[in-house]
Amino acid sequence: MNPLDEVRSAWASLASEINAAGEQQLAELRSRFLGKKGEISGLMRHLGALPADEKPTYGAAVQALRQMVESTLDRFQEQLRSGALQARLENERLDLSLSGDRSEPGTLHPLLALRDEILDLFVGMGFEIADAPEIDTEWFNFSALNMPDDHPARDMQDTFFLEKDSGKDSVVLRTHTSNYQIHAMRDRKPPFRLLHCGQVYRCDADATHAPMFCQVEGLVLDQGISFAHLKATIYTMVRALYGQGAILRFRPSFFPFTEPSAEMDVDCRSVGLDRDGWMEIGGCGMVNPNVLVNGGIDPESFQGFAFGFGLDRMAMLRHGIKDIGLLTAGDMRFLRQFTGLA
Ligand code: FA5
Repeated sequence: MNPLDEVRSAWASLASEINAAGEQQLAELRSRFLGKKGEISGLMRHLGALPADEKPTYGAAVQALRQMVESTLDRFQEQLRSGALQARLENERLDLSLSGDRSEPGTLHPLLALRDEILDLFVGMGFEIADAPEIDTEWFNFSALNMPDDHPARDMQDTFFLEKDSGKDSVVLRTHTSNYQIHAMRDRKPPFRLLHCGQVYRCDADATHAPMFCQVEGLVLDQGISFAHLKATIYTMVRALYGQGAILRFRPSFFPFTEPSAEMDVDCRSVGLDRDGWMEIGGCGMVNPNVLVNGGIDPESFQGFAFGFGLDRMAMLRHGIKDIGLLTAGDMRFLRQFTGLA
């Protein structure tokens, strides 16, 4: 074949194949035509055997072919990429403003469904449900809970201060629902079994920590209350929520407002998760006598226990959720999995 015909036929062959090529075929065409041992290098090798007067025309034709092949392959590659990106954008489109166009059935958020289940359980155990402020003073959030101003425990919970005024009682977004303990003691007379559930705030964020999360606080004051009552109460809740096989451990810990104190961890495999390890769900202990005094209660007459659980963590355990942020991201693709939970 005439060498120039070979150049034309190489171009025709590329033109016939490129239209149907995907990413993989484009890469193959690039290597077949432009690679070191590719067709264009092969065409160049004919140059030496050509008569001197044909060399310039032939060389220029192969060079032009190389440029056309390169620019055509680049153009198709770019089209493929932007097409793929477009398809991905279409596919993953999340337009919350259009939610009314879909027939989304109204349903409970997984956190609310779990909260209601926990409230029901505690009402069944004779607890009364009560409310408490999310914006509170440092005194209720820290000082009355046996944490002096310079106590390092205040650093344990990175606090959002709303009004910080040295020498005065600053206003904070509460860092835990334990502020409720003091409100409860001041508002009521023991004996009582109380439960409070609400939002708390800390400057904290990673896969298991959120800056805003929900805690469930329990407070029981009576005569003759012991750690055994506390354990029995918590076991009853954990097994009702996660099944009789759920393994819970009480790990000795420290809270200024309880003595002795413990943190509670659930064994992930025992509740059906496909991973080893423990997830911490809360803290608890016997109410410190100083706290009773700050609440206006005589520690000689009444004792009791308190506990505080992280509701978001409990929901993560229940549904195998790996990132706490998903619970509040408002992503319908995540939330749709829980439709009909209630
Ligand atoms: C407390 O907040 C204590 N008030 C609990 C308590 C109450 C102890 C009554 C004794 C008596 P802690 O900081 O460990 O403790 O938090 C309790 C639980 O809240 C944790 O076990 C965890 O489940 C959850 N939690 C803590 N920080 C976060 C966070 N940033 N995001 C989500 N959950 C959290």
